[in-house]
Amino acid sequence: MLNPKVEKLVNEQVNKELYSAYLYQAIAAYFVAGNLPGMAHWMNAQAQEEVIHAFKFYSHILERGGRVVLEAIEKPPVEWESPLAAFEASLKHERFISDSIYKIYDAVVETRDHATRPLLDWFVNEQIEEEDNATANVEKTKLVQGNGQGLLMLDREMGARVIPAPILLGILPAAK
Ligand code: OFO
Repeated sequence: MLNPKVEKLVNEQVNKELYSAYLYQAIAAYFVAGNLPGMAHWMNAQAQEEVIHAFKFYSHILERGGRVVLEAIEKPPVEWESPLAAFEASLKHERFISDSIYKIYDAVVETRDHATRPLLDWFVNEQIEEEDNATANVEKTKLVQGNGQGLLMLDREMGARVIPAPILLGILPAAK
């Protein structure tokens, strides 16, 4: 049985992960409008990963006999000052997500909900990669600030990101 305090936090995390997807989809649309299709592609791939993250938490609630409560997803921004500002927003958001996962971890330890630990361990590791990727995007974009050709090359590089396979069906619990 999922501890009620943990259940509430995990439900909130489902919403935060779906907001991550929304935010990255919004940034992708901003890049499309700015003729940066590679960066848009990178963000689209990231948005899909975020939906998978949301479903991992969602499935955990169901598998542990909890109740999924879906709340409204906040509206993300439409515009950013520059590609750098958009990547900085994504890094800031990833740090917020890491902190949120640490808070769930604290609650799991406090309530001795050991069955939730493996899922959170996965997310703690995942956030190392998420922050690393977001930091790399910021740093690379800083390097090409004011250099149109450099920006186009970076755009091409980011367009090569492989989109994750559609594995949602493997994550969702089978109907009983
Ligand atoms: Fe779900 O890792 Fe990014 O937000």
